[in-house]
Amino acid sequence: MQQPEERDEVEMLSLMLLIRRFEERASQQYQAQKIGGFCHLYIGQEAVVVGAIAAIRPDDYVITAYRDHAHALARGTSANACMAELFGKATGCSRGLGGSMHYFDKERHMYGGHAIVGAHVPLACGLAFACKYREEDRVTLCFFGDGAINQGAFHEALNLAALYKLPVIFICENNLYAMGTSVERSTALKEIVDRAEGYDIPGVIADGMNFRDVRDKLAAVVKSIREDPHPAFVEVRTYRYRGHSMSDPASYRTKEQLEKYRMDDPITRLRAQLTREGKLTHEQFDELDKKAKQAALASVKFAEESPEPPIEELYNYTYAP
Ligand SMILES: Cc1ncc(C[n+]2csc(CCOP(=O)(O)OP(=O)(O)O)c2C)c(N)n1
Ligand SMILES: [Mg+2]
Repeated sequence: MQQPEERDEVEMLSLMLLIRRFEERASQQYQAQKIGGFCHLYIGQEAVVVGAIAAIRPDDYVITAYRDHAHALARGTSANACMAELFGKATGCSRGLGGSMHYFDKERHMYGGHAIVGAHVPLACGLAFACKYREEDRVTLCFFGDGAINQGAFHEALNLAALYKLPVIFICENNLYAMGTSVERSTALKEIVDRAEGYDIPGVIADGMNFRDVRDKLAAVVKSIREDPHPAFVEVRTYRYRGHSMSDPASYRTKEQLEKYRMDDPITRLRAQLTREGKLTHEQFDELDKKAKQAALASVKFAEESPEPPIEELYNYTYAP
C-alpha cells in the first residue's frame, strides 16, 4: 500500500491551489448574489485538510463543521458538484438542498458539513464505532474549530471515544477565532491540546501553515491507530485570512496579525520547499495554478447551466425514510 510520504507532493500542492481558487470564485459569486445563505471560506487553512488527507486512505472517514468546501474537494468531490451546491442546483453534492454548510459525499466517505458547533463530534464517534464493530481498520477524521471545544457534546464524545477505544482522530483547526471571539477570551486553557489529557487521549500539535508537518504528524497517529484502535487529538495551529463568513469584515483583529500569517502562506511554503529541492519549476507551478483557475471558472459555468432541484424535492431527505 502507498505510504503517506509517497503521495505526490506536487499533486497535493495542486489540490491546495484548487481549494484556494475555488473559494476565490465562490467569494466573487457570493458577492454577485448567485449564492444564498451562509458561506464560510477556508482560505489560509488549506494545508490542514490537505495534509490530513495525504495521511489517510480513500476508504477512511471524514466529517467536519460548516467550513467544509475544502474537505469535500480534498476528498475528491468535483469542483463542479461543489460549486453547483453553493448555487443550490440539482447537480450539487447535496442535490442543491444543503448549500455551503452541508456538503456530503457518501461515495467518498465525506459525511458532512455540519452547521451546529460541536454537534458532529459525537457523530464522528458513531462512525468510528461502526468501523470498530465491523472489525475494519479505517480511521475517522473529525475536524472542528477552536470554538467547538467548550461545547458539552465535545466532552461527552471524547469521554466515550476514550472508554470504547474508538479509532477516531479529533482534529482541532485552531484558527485563533470563533466568529469574532479570540481563543484567549473563550478558553481558559493555554494549550488546546491539553484538553485531550483530561480524557486520557494522546495529543499532538501540528503547524497548520506547513503541509509536511500536518501530514507527518497525522501519519504517525494514523499508523498507531491502525495497529491498535484508540482515539487521538491533534491541535493544528492555523489562520483564516478572510472573516468568519462572507458578512464579517473581521475588524476584531489587526492588519499586522493577518500579514504575519500571509507571509507564512501554506501554498507559498510548499511551493518553495519543492522548488528548492528541484521537484518543481516556476513554469510548472504557473501551469498548476492556471489549471486550478480554469477548474474553478469552469465550475461556475457548470453551476450556472445546471437545473434547479424540482420543487417536489423540497421536503425530501429531511428525515430518513
Ligand atoms: C451550538 C451553536 N452555537 C452557536 C453557533 C453560531 N456559530 C456559528 S460558527 C461559530 C463559531 C465557531 O468557531 P470555530 O469552532 O472556531 O470554527 P471556525 O469558524 O473558526 O472555523 C458560532 C458561535 C452555532 N452554529 N452553533
Ligand atoms: Mg476558529
